[in-house]
Amino acid sequence: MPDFDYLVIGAGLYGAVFAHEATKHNKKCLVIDRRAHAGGNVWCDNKAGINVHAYGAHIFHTNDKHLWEYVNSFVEFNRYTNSPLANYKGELYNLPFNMNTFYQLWKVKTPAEAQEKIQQQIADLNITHPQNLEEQAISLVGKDVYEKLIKGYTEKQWGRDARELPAFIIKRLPVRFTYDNNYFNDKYQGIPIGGYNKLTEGLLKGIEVRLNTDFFKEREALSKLAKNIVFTGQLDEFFGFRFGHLEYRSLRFEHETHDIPNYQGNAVVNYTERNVPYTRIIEHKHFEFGQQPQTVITREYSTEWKPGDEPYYPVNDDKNMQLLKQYQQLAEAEENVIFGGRLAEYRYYDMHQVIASALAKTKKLFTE
Ligand code: GDU
Repeated sequence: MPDFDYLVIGAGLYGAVFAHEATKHNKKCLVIDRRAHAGGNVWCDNKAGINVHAYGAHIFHTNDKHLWEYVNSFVEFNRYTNSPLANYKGELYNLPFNMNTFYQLWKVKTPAEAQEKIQQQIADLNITHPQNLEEQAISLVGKDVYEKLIKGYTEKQWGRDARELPAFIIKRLPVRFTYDNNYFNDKYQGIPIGGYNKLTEGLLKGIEVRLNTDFFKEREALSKLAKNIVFTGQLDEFFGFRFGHLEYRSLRFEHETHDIPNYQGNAVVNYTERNVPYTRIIEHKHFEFGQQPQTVITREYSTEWKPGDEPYYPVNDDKNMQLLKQYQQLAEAEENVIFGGRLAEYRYYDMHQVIASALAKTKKLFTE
């Protein structure tokens, strides 16, 4: 008889929430991860007393009260509100696109003036059903915002022409005709006090976790340990890439410690022009209102992914979505394997969505 009910592959949010809920329902779980730490991409490194978001900025936000209470039951969250700035050729603009941005661009002061300006810029384009990111962006905010704050940033981030990208990517961002720089529309938002590692520790408390353990290096032996598998890694890797590789965008981070308390006055500054090679600079201490004497900044570069690189953003274009369907058919035929999370579902997931997905799955399995 296998020792465990579930072998959970990957100690990121999906795996950790799954294991936590399963354990609550008296299932025995073994969580493995090939990295030297748990937490997946929410893991924070500590430098100069500052929690450094080692795999890119993570700002928690949700509209779901129960989900907010759920994460706060492991660690209290602070009241950080994400209000990134955009730097375009040395000029600063507020994000997301709102009355502050429109004032900075056009000196318009009322919503009617801003709307009129946008209408003038899109009138002759006749976009009724936006087919791609460029059309979607222009129809929402006009040409000026698109040229200065979207086009360069987007093409750097995705390494593809904005006309080849799906429209939904830009719909993640609010467009507002109020003076409100809050990047999210959600009711609840914040950062765990003391960092994300506290959330991971809370979720995995009392559960056996084996780090530096690569499922694919000991597949047979590990699979025998449990009755069921929860796989949160790359879906195509599970099936030996037999139809080819699903594509991702990867990221490269350059971390720097500075002997000053405050480098840029804000946690996130996006560099929206094409010529600046990085997409943004993160100053981590501001996520937790840190008062340390030093500061740590991270330049984030978006890179083309190749096999072996760290996969970050799924590229949900037509070609990859077709390939995904083929792999999903194989996944459906697998007995005793649950596929979940950003990599196994190949979805541009935010943290709250991954947690919701793991909670829905465990609810279905253990209470219905
Ligand atoms: N975008 C721009 N210009 C910008 C910012 C975004 O054009 O200055 C477009 C891009 O096409 C981008 C899309 O909007 O691909 C989505 O932008 P997001 O900020 O949502 O992209 P990320 O996923 O990289 O953002 C991550 C988290 C966000 C938030 C953000 C930090 O997913 O929730 O934490 O980092 O501000």
